Amino acid sequence: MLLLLRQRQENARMTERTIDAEPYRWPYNGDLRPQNTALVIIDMQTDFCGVGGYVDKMGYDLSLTRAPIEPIKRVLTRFRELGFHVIHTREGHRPDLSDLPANKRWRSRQIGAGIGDPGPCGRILVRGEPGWDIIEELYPLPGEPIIDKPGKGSFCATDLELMLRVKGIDNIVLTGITTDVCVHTTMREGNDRGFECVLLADCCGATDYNNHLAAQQMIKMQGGVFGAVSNSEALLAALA
Ligand code: C5J
Repeated sequence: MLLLLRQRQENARMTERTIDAEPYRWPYNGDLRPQNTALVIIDMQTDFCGVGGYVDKMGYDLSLTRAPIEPIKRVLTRFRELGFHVIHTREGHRPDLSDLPANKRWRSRQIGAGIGDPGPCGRILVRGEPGWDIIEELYPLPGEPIIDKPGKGSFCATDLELMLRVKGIDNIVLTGITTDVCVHTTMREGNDRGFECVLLADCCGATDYNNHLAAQQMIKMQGGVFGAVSNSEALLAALA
């Protein structure tokens, strides 16, 4: 009997796959597989990390939002090789701006980067404009879903949740920009819906480095209040 129990424990241990993360090894149940795990790459658009885009127009340091490009590329390449789900998002509004709340537009105009207004990369954060699209380095392959969202969270006014449920996804690996805004909002939304989330710190960036760090700290409170924090190296090591 004891032998059988030991054998079962050993089998469970051998089939378990987790990655080194804080404040716990992720995912919580050790069930990390290509079939139930999605890499979500958030808003890697010219408007957020390219010259002449929204973030550049606001005067923020582009090196902070460009830092995750290479680490994301490494994770993306491996996830594609192993057949994991990959989903991309883009923040943006309809050309007639019918899905742009007046207060969002007003606030953006206060700092000289009015959403919907013309800029060096076309109308800022407007669907179909050059600045709104995903950067070439991380451009989706045919068949990889792109979620077009009008807000910060990827679940708000989109079909992301339906898509994840249909695909049988339990685990979400979060990457992209910005750590404290769209990535964090998406993580909170996903966590509230019962998805097991991890944020890869080096695959994210914010317009302020301290906000990037604070966003990670928030996740780690209360035993992992929104999930866990890890990095590309730990994930790739676990998948080696
Ligand atoms: C922002 C985003 N910061 N993708 N959007 O407005 O985080």
